Amino acid sequence: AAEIDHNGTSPEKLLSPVLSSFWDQPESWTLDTYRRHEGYEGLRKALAMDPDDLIAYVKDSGLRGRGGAGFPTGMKWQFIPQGDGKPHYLVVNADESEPGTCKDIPLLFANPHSLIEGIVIACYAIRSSHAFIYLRGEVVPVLRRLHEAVREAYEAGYLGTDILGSGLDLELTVHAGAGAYICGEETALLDSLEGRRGQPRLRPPFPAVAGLYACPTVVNNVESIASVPAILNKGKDWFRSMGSEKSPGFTLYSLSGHVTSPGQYEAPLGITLRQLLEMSGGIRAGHRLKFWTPGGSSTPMLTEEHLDIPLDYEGVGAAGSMLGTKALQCFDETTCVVRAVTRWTEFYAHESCGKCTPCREGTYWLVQLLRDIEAGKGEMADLDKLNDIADNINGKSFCALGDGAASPIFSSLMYFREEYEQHITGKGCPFDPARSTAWA
Ligand code: L3W
Ligand code: SF4
Repeated sequence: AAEIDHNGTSPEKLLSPVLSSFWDQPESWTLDTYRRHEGYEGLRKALAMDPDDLIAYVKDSGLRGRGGAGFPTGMKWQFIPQGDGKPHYLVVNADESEPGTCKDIPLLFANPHSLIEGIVIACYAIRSSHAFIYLRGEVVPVLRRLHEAVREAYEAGYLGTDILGSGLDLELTVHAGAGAYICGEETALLDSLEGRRGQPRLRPPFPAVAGLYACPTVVNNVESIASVPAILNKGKDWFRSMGSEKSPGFTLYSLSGHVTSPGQYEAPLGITLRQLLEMSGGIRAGHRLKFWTPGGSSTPMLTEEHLDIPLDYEGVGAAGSMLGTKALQCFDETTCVVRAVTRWTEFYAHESCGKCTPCREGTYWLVQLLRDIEAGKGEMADLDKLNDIADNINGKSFCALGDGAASPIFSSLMYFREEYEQHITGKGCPFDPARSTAWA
């Protein structure tokens, strides 16, 4: 194990799960099991603190948002104006849908009480008496399990009135969305929660100022909030002892694609894909890595030469990508890049909410060009057109979905332009000629 030590992160720490520590135990999702693992102890500690001190504590821990952007969680809580006379809301974004991202849903399925405990702590800090969980609607078994956990928490006095005798009152509503990717964008999520069609709102004002029902609202990812109880329990210095200075702590990585053992892996921020592959059995036997994404398809793809970059906001950022949701999708040498990018782009075109022209029209045209190239009907000039259309989407769209759609186009053309050219000169897909007629 010694050879996988990296950046001062010892192998023992790499293998000491926190969020997933008892996921493999029978009935891991029940209140009884959670209590046997220090469940709701963090809440007791939090309720003994002054809410402002609690916010400062979470800020000092260095916890950064796990939904993609890495925004400091404590700072977001601090933005909520106090003494404004308005209701404050906490909304948990459980609309996990970024391609390759699979960590919030497993967390909710295996240990929903860690989220509920985190919600009560966060609401005490921001002085909120109503919280919402916006869950991706397709995952009905998770919805049922979440409802059951919420019922248990009410019954045990962790939700409702005068929680643990602290005077804190809190209602928790679980809302199931209807399966639109755009509702993972925080302001579209709020519109959807209010009963409207989910489309992004102009920011500013940020939700912290005018969010749900135009009131100050914190929107946090499931994993961010579920990480808070452990920080209270074990201390901010313990949290800071993992990861890197600017990206401290543990986190859940989703490993998928052409790997021996896909799944969720918990490890500190700042480890590398090489380490994760060594721990998990690597790329499938007899094959080698061709390209990968650090945070789902919305983050620019990387290659074998990036295997040793630290998976934190600084390391991945310096390599020209984004950490995003830590969805490590791995593709081996049998994968056609044009095919993969076409599939992703079809996803973005389908999920584009249609509010702004660059994304609505641009994603449609990207798909047409990519399908032509894959079918062997492309021209060399199409490659510049792809770049040009992506350039007109990137930074010119209303929300991050447009930027996400442009990113695989840019990165694939940067690293694999030759493969696009082979499709054009060879009039078909060099990997699988049968596919070349798919769109003909
Ligand atoms: C108050 C300010 N609040 C920023 C808040 C803002 C938000 C957070 C981050 O996209 C990324 C995106 C996807 N006053 C503030 C402020 N805030 N300035 O901070 O904001 P932002 O704009 O940096 O990011 P975002 O629009 O929330 C999130 C990327 O994540 N992503 C996909 C995510 C998919 C999932 C999923 O499936 N679960 O999360 C992948 O990379 O591209 O860059 O709360 O309000 N001055
Ligand atoms: Fe809608 Fe796409 Fe524009 Fe976002 S970028 S507002 S998803 S059309």
